[in-house]
Amino acid sequence: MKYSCSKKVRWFLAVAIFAGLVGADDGRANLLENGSFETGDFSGWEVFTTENGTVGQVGFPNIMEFDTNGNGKATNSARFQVGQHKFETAGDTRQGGGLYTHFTGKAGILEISVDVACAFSSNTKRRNLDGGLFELLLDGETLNRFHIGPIHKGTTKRGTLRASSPITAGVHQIRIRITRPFASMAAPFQYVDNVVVLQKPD
Ligand SMILES: [Ca+2]
Ligand SMILES: [Ca+2]
Repeated sequence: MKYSCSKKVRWFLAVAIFAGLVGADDGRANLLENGSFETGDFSGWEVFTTENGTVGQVGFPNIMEFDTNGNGKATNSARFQVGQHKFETAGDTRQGGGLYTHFTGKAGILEISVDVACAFSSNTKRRNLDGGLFELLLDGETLNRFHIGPIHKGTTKRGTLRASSPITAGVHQIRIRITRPFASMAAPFQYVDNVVVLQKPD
């Protein structure tokens, strides 16, 4: 799985954010509105939870400044603290939630990228056994995933979910699902930023 940014991509991303554009370096526009949460809220997005999942305690999810893509600059990012709503050791233990949105595309190929990160701080625990599984879904189909796995306190792990996929003309759904097989209380934070959906040029 490819989840690291090349230097060139990071540089272009930094310039795009600086310019307030957040699209492609070649001028293509992001098909999503508020894909980088720079409105400071969840405008354009819907939050969801899985069957026995939570996206965090009271006040979650929220928008926080965080350097999700690791370029040294913190920007508004969506923050979650996912896990099981009610602790279960049997069945589908991986629970949580995330966010989704719809966009209109034309027939062709989509190029999608999403920056994700996980940070863990704790006064009592040395590490957490699972920072979360991030999944990128297009119309309900998982195109890519990035598993944080165990994370030590005081550390941050980052990744970029990338995918390309053919689409038909019309309305489609992008979803980012984050799950953990444990309770959400005192869990690591998960961050999402720079959800970019581009139409590949003909
Ligand atoms: Ca942002
Ligand atoms: Ca950043």
